[in-house]
Amino acid sequence: MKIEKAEVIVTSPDRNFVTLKLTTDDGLTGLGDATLNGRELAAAAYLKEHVIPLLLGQDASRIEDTWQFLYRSGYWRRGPVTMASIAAVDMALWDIKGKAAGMPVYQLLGGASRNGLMAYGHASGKELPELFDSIREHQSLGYRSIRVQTGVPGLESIYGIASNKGLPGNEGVRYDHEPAQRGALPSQEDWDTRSYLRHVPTVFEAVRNEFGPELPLLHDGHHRMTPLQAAKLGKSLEPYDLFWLEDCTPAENQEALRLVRQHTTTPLAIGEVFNTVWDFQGLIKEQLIDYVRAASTHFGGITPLKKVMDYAAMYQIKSGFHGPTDISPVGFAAQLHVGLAIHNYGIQEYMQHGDKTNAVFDQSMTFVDGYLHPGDKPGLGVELDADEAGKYPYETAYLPYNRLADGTVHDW
Ligand code: GCO
Ligand code: MG
Repeated sequence: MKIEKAEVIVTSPDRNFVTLKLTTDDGLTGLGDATLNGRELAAAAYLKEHVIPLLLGQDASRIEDTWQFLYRSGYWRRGPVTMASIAAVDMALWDIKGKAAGMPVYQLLGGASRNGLMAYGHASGKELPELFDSIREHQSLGYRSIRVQTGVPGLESIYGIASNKGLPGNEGVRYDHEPAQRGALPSQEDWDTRSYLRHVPTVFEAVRNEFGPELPLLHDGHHRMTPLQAAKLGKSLEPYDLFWLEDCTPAENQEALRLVRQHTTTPLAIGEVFNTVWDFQGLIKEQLIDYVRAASTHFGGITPLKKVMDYAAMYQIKSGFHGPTDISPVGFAAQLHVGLAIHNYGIQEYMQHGDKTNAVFDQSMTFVDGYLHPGDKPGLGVELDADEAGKYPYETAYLPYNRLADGTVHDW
């Protein structure tokens, strides 16, 4: 079973996606996701110019060997562009192996360890009434776990608040909480950590008073705090029993988590910007985190995601894979198969893709009563409609960024 053809498809239905499609000499096809939000064409070029020439004619059944070859032979290791490209190849090969075996990928990973995958959705609102409406709206969609983001007094626009306006060209569609702006330079948002630290505990107190103690609540700090500020926030949120506090500090400074841990029992989730198993090595060994936030797409694919979770299992650390809409339906399916198979599943982030995206990517995945399932079609269970994809050419899009009141650039 040799790789005969490899294509990179860049399409922009509701946002940009980079998909690799491999075809074998016996006619099987496999899809992989290499979408890198705001930097998509770098991953597409890496695949086209540097990876595809190495794949043609190779044995499609050798997943581990191909991964190691692409990782080690390039000499330059890690980094989001390299690892998203390797991820796409890895997913496509798992997709092909599943189709060749006539089984969904989760069966090849050991079979299902549960009936479904509990998902969390993103509720947000600038003020409490809008936030409460958004929580109720998510509950009515079936979500049983909710991420809570709100406005902060004194700040005009901040990360995590859904826009009711919708994206340019897509007005009226309630869309991402943090849309990459198409055809524009990055928009500027503002930030004030002290105000945020004062405000957030009051929001969680109000949410607990309104919705009771049972509902699992999550919050994303989006890498904005210093270690001491994160420790303070974790401590002040303890009465509200969070499921997790995510990305409380910038991920590069891993030692920061040691300080945070010494001060709070609020569970910590880290790693949506990590690219390799090695980025988690120390954090897992020292038990500085509770949830692995990696995404199959930015982490080298299914193969390393399964490895990091098996390592994490030794320390009772669970999964909480990154699942925003900038992971394509292919990458999302890939991590659903891993989540279903591993023993130490925690939760899955699930922001829903728009109608145009769902028309480009046919998916076997289901979401019923708050639980996701990758479906039972052989392989990953996702197919790409080339005609639909062709309707939506790439559009430049940037994520917003932050400045403090004095003009200093802050973490986004
Ligand atoms: C999340 C993330 C995302 C990122 C986005 C950047 O927790 O879902 O923080 O929303 O901001 O993936 O591309
Ligand atoms: Mg996040």
